[in-house]
Amino acid sequence: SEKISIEGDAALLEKRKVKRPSRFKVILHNDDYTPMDFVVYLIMSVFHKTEDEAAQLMLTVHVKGKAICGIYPKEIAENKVDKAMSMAKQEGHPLLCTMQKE
Ligand code: NFA
Repeated sequence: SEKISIEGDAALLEKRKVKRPSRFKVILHNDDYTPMDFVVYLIMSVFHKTEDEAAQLMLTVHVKGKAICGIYPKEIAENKVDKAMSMAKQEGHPLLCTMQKE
């Protein structure tokens, strides 16, 4: 009769790695032309921040050159980048929004 060892026999074991989904930082970049009030409105619309939070974040971008607006799963980060970029393009502003794997 057959006797099968599970734990003991490495040749019979398949490695099936379970990976956590990667997360992505969504980054807003400063420029010299996009109006501050538009950036605040955009941050409120895309990242669901309050007006005070959005104003604070806009100023961080303005002073430091960039800031992380949020960290999300890939598809959600992509959608936020697309929404931010299309809102800026629609109004003719050069605002840049990017994502970066955490
Ligand atoms: N630097 C822009 C200005 O002085 C404001 C701005 C903030 C633009 C954050 C882009 C991002 N009008």
